[in-house]
Amino acid sequence: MKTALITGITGQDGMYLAEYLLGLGYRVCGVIRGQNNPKRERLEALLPDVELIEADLLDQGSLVSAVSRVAPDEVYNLAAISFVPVSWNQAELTGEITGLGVLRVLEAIRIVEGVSAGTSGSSRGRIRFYQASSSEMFGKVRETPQNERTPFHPRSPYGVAKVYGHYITVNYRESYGMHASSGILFNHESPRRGLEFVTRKITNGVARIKLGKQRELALGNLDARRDWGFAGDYVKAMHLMLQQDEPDDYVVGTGVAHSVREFVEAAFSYVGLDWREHVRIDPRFVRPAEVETLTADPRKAREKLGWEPTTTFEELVRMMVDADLAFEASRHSSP
Ligand code: NAP
Ligand code: G4F
Repeated sequence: MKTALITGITGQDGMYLAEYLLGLGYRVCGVIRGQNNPKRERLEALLPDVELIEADLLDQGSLVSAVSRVAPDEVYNLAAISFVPVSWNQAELTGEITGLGVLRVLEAIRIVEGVSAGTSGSSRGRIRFYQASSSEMFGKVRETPQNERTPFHPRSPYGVAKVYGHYITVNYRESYGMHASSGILFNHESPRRGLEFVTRKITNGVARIKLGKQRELALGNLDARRDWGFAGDYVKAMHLMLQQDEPDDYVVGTGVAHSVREFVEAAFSYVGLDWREHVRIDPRFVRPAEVETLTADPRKAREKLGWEPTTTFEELVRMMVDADLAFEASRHSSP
């Protein structure tokens, strides 16, 4: 039985990955931070077989002791400040967690395994490492679609921090021969997506409007285009990367982009509503520097990993609206 250690276990991807690995027969351990983390209860109810370990990406010692205690075969670093707008307000903290946090996890593995520099090229250390890199690194895109060789031009402190995390992963692979891989994942969504992200904000807003709990939905830039897929598909690509003989970097996405406006139209029309009667543009949701468009070229993931997305854009929208209708109908809050 293999053991996986997941940072960011309370997040969208952490939960799907934990579920997937448990299904494959893994022992799954997850890093949880903070005293009395409110997400602990939900996680324990959903995934009682996951072992929770207290640690924080800001605290090197806690990560060393987590890796040492768990003795994992695979470490998935999913923890981050992941909401792009927060990164302008807390740029330094974003750099610390989303950027330097990657270094701390890599260092924890290196220290526990006793790996040092000197004999580059040979593969040393047993633990395999996955870094959650992001299509936000492409930012102001230099070409469309984006592949593993497309240059980066991040547009937010979050994107800049992810570029650091990406290259420190590449560097530990090259310096220490670590089996360290980086998944450059495009936007992936689900009913477990945080309510602050645009897809879930829309599907939850649609459900609340349909149920008479809310009248309008305030959004920012409707012209932005994203390559949206289903998170449950994407965690399988993470796992596949760590099963390869050689570590590498992979772009993961559907290859199809839609605008925020198209997502809005699809979600409202699914419940028989006209979005123009409910959506209001609010400049507070427009970003200081926008990533206008992202489209993946996932050929390498398809050819080398055998990975394919299984969920279309329309299926994703319907899945999220249905889940939010059920979620909102079961809540006892007054309109
Ligand atoms: P998410 O739902 O926001 O989850 C982020 C996780 O990071 C949470 O579990 C959070 O824990 C944890 N975390 C934050 N700060 C931490 C710290 N100091 N120490 C330990 N844990 C900390 O994100 P997601 O959508 O699952 O994404 C997973 C990863 O993939 C992130 O790194 C994200 O940047 C990256 N990514 C996501 C997408 C996407 O479309 N979803 C695309 C590309 C890359 P708390 O519960 O304690 O806050
Ligand atoms: O849903 P979003 O907040 O996701 P964003 O910024 O693309 O970032 C997500 O995907 C990245 C991968 O590319 C991850 F690395 C990152 O961690 C995160 O998971 O915004 C999507 C688009 C943006 O262009 C934004 O300007 O939607 C536009 N948008 C328009 N109105 C809005 C809104 N975004 C949000 N959150 N809220 C709005 O009201």
